[in-house]
Amino acid sequence: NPRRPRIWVAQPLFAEALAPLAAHAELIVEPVEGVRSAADMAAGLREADAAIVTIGERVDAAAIAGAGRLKLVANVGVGYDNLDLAALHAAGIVATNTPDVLTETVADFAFALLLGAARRVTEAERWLREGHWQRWSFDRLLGTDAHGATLGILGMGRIGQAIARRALGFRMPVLYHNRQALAADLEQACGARWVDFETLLRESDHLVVALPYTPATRHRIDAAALARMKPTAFLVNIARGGVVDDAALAAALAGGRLAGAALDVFEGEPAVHPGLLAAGNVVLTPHIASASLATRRAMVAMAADNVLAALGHGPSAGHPPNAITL
Ligand code: 8YV
Repeated sequence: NPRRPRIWVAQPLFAEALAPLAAHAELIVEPVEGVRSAADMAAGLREADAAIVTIGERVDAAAIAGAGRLKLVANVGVGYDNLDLAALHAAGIVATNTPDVLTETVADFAFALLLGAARRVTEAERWLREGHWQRWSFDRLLGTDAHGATLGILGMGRIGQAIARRALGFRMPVLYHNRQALAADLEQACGARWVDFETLLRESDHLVVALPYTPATRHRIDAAALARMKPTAFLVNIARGGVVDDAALAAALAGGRLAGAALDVFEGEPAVHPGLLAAGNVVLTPHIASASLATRRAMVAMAADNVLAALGHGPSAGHPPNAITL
């Protein structure tokens, strides 16, 4: 009698979204903060047939080498820079992600951040809570408009396009830069125009970063890029911390070379660069752009479907949807 497949879940996720797995496999769910180190990851993966992991949980070559039974790593998230894809592929292990289900939720949040920084929402709230509101003042906490301003989008995948579609409602002209321009019909649906990177930096009043994090995109927004932006511009990052050089951004903000920034992701998160914490004109959130209840639930359900398929169950048995190709 072969043992039931073992599914290791690196942190507690929505139990009801994982429940369908229990009919077919033994579920081992780590407690919150259960996985703290590479050694904990390796130990969790060692006896697993499938694993469910998410951002911050690195599946590295050493852990993969020790995971003799592993068939699938299901990442809860669309970005998968936490996975060593080359090592997974070399070991014949399938990796999956959770695209599409979070696109609209993340695009919503990009606007929460954009408006939050440009209209000084969190700064104004801090000011109010600190008891400074004693009398009316006409020129207090003056911000920058979103409507009519030029929106730049760096990275025009699913999320970038969803952001562009929202910008139509704000009557923002939209420029974007991507390795490849969109097909004409898609471009038209987004109301967006491809420009080169230099033009994007130079023309954007609000620049949203929506690129995946890869060795090629690391520090795409560095000191030189920031220097080419308007001093009145705002930078929004809902992608990955490493795409922006946080130290360079902190320096640009401190030097008044950029009006403000709104960041959901950070290099080396959960640590945040002290220069960003010190800057008044930034909105900082703890990587929550996909964190609506419905979307986080849907992400876990999608990861569970991927696992079920890999174990030979469900409508896509044998062919996990959302398999990531190299
Ligand atoms: C996180 C994300 O994965 O999808 C991504 O790439 O960064 C987020 O959606 C999510 O917060 C789960 O940890």
